[in-house]
Amino acid sequence: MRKTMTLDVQTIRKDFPILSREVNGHRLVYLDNAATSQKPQAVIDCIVDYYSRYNANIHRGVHSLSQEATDAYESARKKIRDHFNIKHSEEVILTSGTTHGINLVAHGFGTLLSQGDEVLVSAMEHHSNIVPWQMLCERTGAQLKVIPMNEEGVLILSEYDKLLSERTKLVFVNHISNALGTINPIATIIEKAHDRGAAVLVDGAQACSHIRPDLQALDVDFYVTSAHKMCGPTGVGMLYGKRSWLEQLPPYQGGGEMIKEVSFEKTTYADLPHKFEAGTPNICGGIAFGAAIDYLQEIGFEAIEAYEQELLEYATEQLLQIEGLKIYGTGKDKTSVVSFNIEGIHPYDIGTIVDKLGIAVRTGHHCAQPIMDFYKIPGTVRASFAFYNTKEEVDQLVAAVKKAKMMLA
Ligand code: 7TS
Repeated sequence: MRKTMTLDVQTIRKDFPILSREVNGHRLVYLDNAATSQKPQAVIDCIVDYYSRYNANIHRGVHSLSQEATDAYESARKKIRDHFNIKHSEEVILTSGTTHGINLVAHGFGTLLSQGDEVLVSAMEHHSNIVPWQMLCERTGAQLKVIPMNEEGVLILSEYDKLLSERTKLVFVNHISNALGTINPIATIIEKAHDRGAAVLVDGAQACSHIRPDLQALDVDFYVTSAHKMCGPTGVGMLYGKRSWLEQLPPYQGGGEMIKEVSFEKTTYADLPHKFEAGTPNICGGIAFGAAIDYLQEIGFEAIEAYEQELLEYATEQLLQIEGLKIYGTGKDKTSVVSFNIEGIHPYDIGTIVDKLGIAVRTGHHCAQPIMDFYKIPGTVRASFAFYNTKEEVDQLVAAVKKAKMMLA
């Protein structure tokens, strides 16, 4: 019913119990969706149902409860596979989130890189797509090079072309920047890397709540994301890897469930995906990740994209009417994130005042310090919108920012 291009936002809002609470005496205006999304009742119910009815460890018991939990967990894996148009279920590794997925791949490449190899990172990454690779370079002697961006917060592809060479082994770039909202041209980035024989990891943490990537069409080697940004719970995420890559990479963690045979002399590893899933996973989280995907699919990504673009345009237009306000991230391909500062005012002070009015935004460097260094600023105020936000909430934000400016200027 909801699969039309227009969203019935008022009905959708009723699915999210938290949206009707008050904060500091005001109805909550939640504009920190890039940090984490809110959870619909369907996902909350799924979690309660799991712990109330069939909580058991998976892949190990013959008893019925364990079988039920295993079936639900594996059917969530299939749901994730189909959602992202992944070819094989065993290419879906369930992780604790984006950070875990990146570290797993970076660890694995420790055996594949050596001195003289190069890896490329974009200038607009979250720290979790920088630090694991720096650690990898320290271990292997490979060199990290940076694809620069311009003032608009858009990657300079001609510079990328110059950086790519036969020494390039791996490129890692986010699909969408968390601090700027820029949508990167990942299809082009992947194609160019492949032309040079380099593999690509795309950090989709900020993308999958806004768009539905087709991973086979993209031909990406690795893609990572977190369920909690997609209306799912925290502590669970996906690493997609092409089977040929996942077979080459060594396991990340050793432990139960990732083995075939163990003796003190020799251990052999389980087949994919279990080779990368040591220990008891976040069973409930995995199942609820599936419920979140069901929920988002029911609303429909076409409608989500169209509506969020409307919110982005409206928020950009309204905020820019405030004198002295500057937006960071002004490229034409953007998602519903508006990062801004007001001349002479610290972002933290704006965040504190708007919070008093019930409005949640994030302030600071957003775990993307190199971006802040590029603009020579300490941080920004970031309002990030989801499909359950409204134009009225944009108006409330604008009024609150005006008030903060008056108080602080
Ligand atoms: N990559 C990007 C692009 C992100 O935005 C984030 C989290 C991560 C990786 C890490 O994800 P995690 O689920 O493993 O923590 N970004 C943010 C943010 O923008 N505000 O809070 C968390």
